[in-house]
Amino acid sequence: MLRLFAFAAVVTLFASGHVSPPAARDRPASGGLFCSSRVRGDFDGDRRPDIARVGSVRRGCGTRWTVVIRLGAGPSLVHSLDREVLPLEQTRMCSVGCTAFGAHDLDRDGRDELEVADATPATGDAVVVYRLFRGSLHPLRRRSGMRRQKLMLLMYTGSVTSGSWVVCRDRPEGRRVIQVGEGYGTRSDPRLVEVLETAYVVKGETFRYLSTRTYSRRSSRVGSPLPVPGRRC
Ligand SMILES: [Ca+2]
Ligand SMILES: [Ca+2]
Repeated sequence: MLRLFAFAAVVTLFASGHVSPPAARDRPASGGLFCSSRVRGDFDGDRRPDIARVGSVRRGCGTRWTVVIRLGAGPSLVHSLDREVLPLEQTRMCSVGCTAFGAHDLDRDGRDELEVADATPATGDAVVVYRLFRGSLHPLRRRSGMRRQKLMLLMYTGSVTSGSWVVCRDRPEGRRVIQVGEGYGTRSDPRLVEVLETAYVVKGETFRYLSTRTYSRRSSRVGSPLPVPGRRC
C-alpha cells in the first residue's frame, strides 16, 4: 500500500511590501529574513505580468504570515495566513522556510494560480495554492463531500522508494489536476511499480475531489518514477 502522502506539511508565508524586478529566487537577507522568494505570473488574467512575493521575517514561530501579489499595473493584494496556518505544523515550519513554487493556470480560466511551497529539506515540497478571487487573495481548500474543508496541499516528494508530483490533464469538460504518487518497488518484486492517482478539479476557491485510481506497472527503471499521462501544470 502506498504511503506517499503521509507526511504533514506546513506553509507559512510573509511578503515584504515592495517588489523588485522578476527573479527566480531572492537570497535570504540578514536581519532575520529567512524566507523570501518571488515568482512571475499573470494572476489577474489581463495578460500583463504580475509578481508574487512570499517570505517571512523570523521573529519566532508566532510571526504573522502573509503573502502578497503585486499586479503589473494595479494594487498589491495581501493575504494573512494566520488562520490557515493553525491546522498545520507551525513549529516545524519555523525550521524549513518557504518558497514561491510556481504560477500555473490550474483551471484554465486565463489566470495563474500562485503555488507556495514549504521547502522541506530532504523530503520535498508541500505546496499551497492561492488565487485571486473577487479582488482578494485566497488559499484554495480541498472539498470531498466533508462538511469541514481543509487547506489543499499538493505534494512534490522523492526518495529512493517513492515519489509524488502533480500533472494536469485537459478534458473537454475542463482541466484536471492529478496528484500522482508512485512506490518504486516492493521487497517481493522490486520492479513492480504501484501508482496512485487522485484527481481534482479547481472550482472557485476549492479543489473538488473527483476520483482515486490505483494500479501497478512493471518497470525496468529501479528507483525512479515512470511517466504518467498529462503534463506539468
Ligand atoms: Ca496581470
Ligand atoms: Ca486559473
